[in-house]
Amino acid sequence: MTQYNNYINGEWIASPHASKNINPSDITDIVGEYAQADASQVNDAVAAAKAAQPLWGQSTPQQRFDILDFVGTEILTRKEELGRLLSREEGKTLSEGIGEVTRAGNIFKFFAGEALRVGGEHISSVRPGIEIDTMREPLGIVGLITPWNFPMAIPAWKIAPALAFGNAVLHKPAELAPACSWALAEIISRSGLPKGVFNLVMGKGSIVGNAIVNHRDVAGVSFTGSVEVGRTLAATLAKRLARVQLEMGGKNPLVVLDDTDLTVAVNAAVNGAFFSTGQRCTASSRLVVTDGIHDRFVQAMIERMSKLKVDDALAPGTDIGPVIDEAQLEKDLAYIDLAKKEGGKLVQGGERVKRGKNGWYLSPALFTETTNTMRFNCEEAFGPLAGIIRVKDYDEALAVTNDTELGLCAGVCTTSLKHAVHFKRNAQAGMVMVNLPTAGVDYHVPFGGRKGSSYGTREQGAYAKEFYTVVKTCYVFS
Ligand code: UN1
Repeated sequence: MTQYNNYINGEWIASPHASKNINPSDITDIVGEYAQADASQVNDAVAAAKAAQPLWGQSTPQQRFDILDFVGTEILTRKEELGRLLSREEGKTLSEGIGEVTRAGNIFKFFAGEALRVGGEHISSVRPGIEIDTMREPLGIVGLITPWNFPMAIPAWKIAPALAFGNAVLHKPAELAPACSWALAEIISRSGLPKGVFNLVMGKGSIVGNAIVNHRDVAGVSFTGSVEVGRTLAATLAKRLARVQLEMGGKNPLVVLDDTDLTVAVNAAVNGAFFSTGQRCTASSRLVVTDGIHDRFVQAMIERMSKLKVDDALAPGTDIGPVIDEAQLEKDLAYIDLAKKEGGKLVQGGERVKRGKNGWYLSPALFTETTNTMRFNCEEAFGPLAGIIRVKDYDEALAVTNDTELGLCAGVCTTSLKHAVHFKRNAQAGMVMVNLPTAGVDYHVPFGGRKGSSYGTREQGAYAKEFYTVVKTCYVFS
């Protein structure tokens, strides 16, 4: 079986241990064995980053552009092959996998351009003879810790801006899906980036993640993952006053109003709740539906869901791939049981299903008769599960939308301009969607949430520089 190593100081380095990366569509298929770094290898990577960062921080915008553009071009050229790898290790369908790889390629291209657009301001002083300039400098060494559910796009949207703004990187991908990050590192290793600027350290959060977060030379950590881990990480980093950026959970509402176009609403709900097997922090897991359309909406959802094909991520025609692993499948099933105990009515799916291959298959589950206070509607399951919350009118729908500890994305399906605009203004979320699923975002605009969903500055788009740079204000008297 092929062994994949860490990338430290421009070299491929084995670790004392390795872990098997298993295809969730067919658990007899092992994608490869991936090195599991220990704390001393993290220290080596930090030392390499520390030696390399000052020179990289002084590289020209053109050098950074060329390197990021090279990476973006290669990702896009190989999107079918890399998309297949992604779907094989993570379980989203091949079209979703290729779509995600395309997004990653475009992100590198976007940040290649951003490297050319790093500027500052010239501001007149309040005192005579003095000129003031602000400029942006790299933050330094950054730790980038990414989840398994977007194994290519999330590493891309952290690594690309980190490099574009002159930082050195330690990247730790999720233990469950390191193959895409390894492929990305392999491309970066041929991009002309000086050794030590980018380091891949794979392995466990408790070892590698911990060592990164606690290393005094790491100036900032950008993390996407669970709320619990995020909270601990923020506390640790705050103690040594390091910068932190967290993208965590969601319990995203999709409001369906009486006046909606039913086809639009069903498309948005099915995509938002169940595509990518519901394993997105942006998933539409709370479907908030007004009285007048409730029964028709439920009926249309059941009809549409009964036609969804749950199967091997790589098989043609699959709509929903498997759940990532056994533990996640058990968690999903436990939430299904919980919803039943809390009084929800399972109207479609929610069963473990057998396919030709031995994988972690679950049919998407839809519950009716749920309320917003049920644990099922408060906690993120991270699976293909959704609960319908029946409300009497728009005002109640908005109240339910905002009655949550999370606030990543909120959506509304309506043909009313008045409601759409009111919702856009009053939904307490980092992102608002009208007549669209809550999941599925553009690559060139800010991404992030409010309340318990996100912490720190926004990721992506022109806002990404807020995390990856520090501002210097210079006064000159002449
Ligand atoms: C999307 O919905 O297009 O982990 C992106 C997640 C998010 C990314 C969602 N950070 O699911």
